[in-house]
This record gives sequence, structure tokens and C-alpha cells, in this order.
Amino acid sequence: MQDADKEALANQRKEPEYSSLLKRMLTGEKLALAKLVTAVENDAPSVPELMEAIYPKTGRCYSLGVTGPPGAGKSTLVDKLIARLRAQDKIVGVIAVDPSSPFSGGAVLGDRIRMQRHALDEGVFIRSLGTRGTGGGLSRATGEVLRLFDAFGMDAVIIETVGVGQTELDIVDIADTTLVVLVPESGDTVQTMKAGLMEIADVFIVNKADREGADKMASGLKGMVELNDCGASDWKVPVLLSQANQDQGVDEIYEELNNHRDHLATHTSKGERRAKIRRRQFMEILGHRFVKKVEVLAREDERFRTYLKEVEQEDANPYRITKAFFQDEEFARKIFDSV
Ligand SMILES: Nc1nc2c(ncn2[C@@H]2O[C@H](COP(=O)(O)OP(=O)(O)O)[C@@H](O)[C@H]2O)c(=O)[nH]1
Ligand SMILES: [Mg+2]
Repeated sequence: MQDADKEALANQRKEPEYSSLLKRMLTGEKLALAKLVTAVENDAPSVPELMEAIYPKTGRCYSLGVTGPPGAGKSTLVDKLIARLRAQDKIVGVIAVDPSSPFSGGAVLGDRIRMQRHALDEGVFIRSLGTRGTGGGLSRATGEVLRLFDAFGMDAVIIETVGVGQTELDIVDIADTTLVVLVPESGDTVQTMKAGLMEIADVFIVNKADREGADKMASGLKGMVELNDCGASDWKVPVLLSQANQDQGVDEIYEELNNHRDHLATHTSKGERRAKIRRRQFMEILGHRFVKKVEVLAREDERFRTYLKEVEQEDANPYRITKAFFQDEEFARKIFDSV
């Protein structure tokens, strides 16, 4: 049997299981949602089918990205924001992403504790994602989990990520609004610029306002925001002080989030924005499936292995061999027949 046939058969066997999970998820069953999230996290073979099926049910929820250095108080703040959303009867999803950890262990355990009081709330669903199992595609997995949450019927999804200037997870591409949480210890504004936070922040928070240097940090950020304001956008990035652990300044943050959301609704064409998102999703899905296909070939295809052997040779030129690979019609067929 051909590899592709085997894969199709395996998918068929799994299909009933996934489609019943999907039905249960769409009727609001959290356990079914949890299982589907795990499938997405593990990049299970049925995921493309699954995502295709739920896609028409997405595009309704508001997504909020919360990023900043470790220990800035992101989870503490998220906990307080969940409370605000719940007070308005919104169904809330939280995705806690830790790109630095292969396991969704340490940091996320802290997150869980910080958000503990919401764990038993029917209207809150908290899930953590580490790099383990995601095939390196943490950004893909996060986007897909967000779409699952969206299809489930969440009104708002908060994505907490550790932002240390890494580009692995481009939260801006995923979230409607991006909140950057800094602390007085985060250093000067030059560092903030270097980390690229200026470009991604829709709202800046200086948390731990009880600490020395908070006002200075905030005014530095304000100056930077003004300088950066080149009129390209009508949105003026607010800089707010907070003490998340004391629930201080959180109402103002919540208000600005709503302002930004309204701003998006009135100032940007929804159609245009969505088109851009779909274009990016298409490129991402295409790239991901192509890479996966090549990985399968590398593992299972005898003839592909001759390429690998060749490239391992002392004087091999990987560029020349890549060119030869692309000119090899058999592989073109193998890749495109079964993607
Ligand atoms: N002093 C002070 N500590 C805070 C404040 N907000 C949060 N914390 C504490 O900072 C620590 C790290 O918070 P956490 O929310 O886990 O940070 P995260 O890593 O950004 O998610 C915890 O011990 C919080 O209680 C604040 O405004 N002031
Ligand atoms: Mg945290």
C-alpha cells in the first residue's frame, strides 16, 4: 500500500472519533474541546480536516494578546481581566504560551496558580501550550487553538506569551489587541525599542507601580510613543500604570481594551483585515503541510534518502542538490498528490 493510502486509511479510522468530538465540542462540552486542543497541540493527522470543518464557525471572538518579560505580572493581570469579562457574562478562553519551555511545566504552573480562582468557573477555559509536541510550530498551534476556542463560542480569548524579543511567536498576527506589560526593572526605553515592543503594542502597561522608577518608566514610554506617532494610525497608544496584584489600574486597562476594540471596528475595514488574516493563514498552512510532507518523505522514502546520503558527502553542495530535488518530477508528484 502507498504511504498516502495508509495515511488516508488511518485518517478514516480516526474520523468518526474526531467528528463526534467536534459535535460534542460545538454543543459546549469542555472535555471534548480539551481533547481537540490536545490533537491540535500534537499536530495529529486529522487536524487539517478538523480545522477545515470548524473554520466557518470562527471569526466572532475578540482576541487579546498579553506579552512582556517573565515575572512582569502578566498572569496576575490576566486573572483580573478574566474577572472583568466574567462580570459581563463573557465566556473566556486563556492560552498561556511559553516558547522557552519544551514542557508546559514550570512557568505555566505559576500561571495556573495565578488564575486558580477561575479554574472551576464554567465560563472560563484555561489551557497552556509549550513547545513540546507542536512540531516547532507554536505559532501554528496557538492560532489553531484560538480558532477552536472561537468555534466553541468564546467571546474573548486571552493569549499570554513571554515576550523577550523572540520572533517565534508573532502574537500581533494572532491577536486583535496586543498589551505589552513592562515593569520598572524592565530597563530603559531603548531596550524596549530594541525588543521590537514599540511596533507591537496597542497598549503599554507599567505594572508594579508600587516599585521605584515606575513613573519614570511610564513617562519615558509616553515620550517614545509620541515620537513614534507618525500619523499612520489614528490609534494613540496609551501608557498605563498598574498594580495588578492589588487590582489597581485594571479598570483603566479594561477600558482601553474596549476602546481599542471599538477603534478596530470603526477605523479598519473588517473585510480588509480578515482578508489579510486569511492570506497569512493560507501561507502558514501551506508551508506547514509542505514541511510535514517532506519530513515524512525523509523518514519513509527510500529514494529521498539517496538525496540525504548525497548531501552528507564531503564535497556535497546542498544548493545544487536542492535544485535537483525540485527538478525531480517524481517528488513533485509525491508531494502534491497527497498533501
Ligand atoms: N510588587 C508587585 N508585585 C506584583 C504586581 N503584580 C504582580 N506581582 C507579583 O509578581 C509576581 C509575578 O507575577 P506573574 O503574574 O506570575 O508574572 P508573569 O510571569 O508575567 O505572568 C507574582 O508574585 C505576583 O504576585 C504588582 O503590581 N506589584
Ligand atoms: Mg505568567
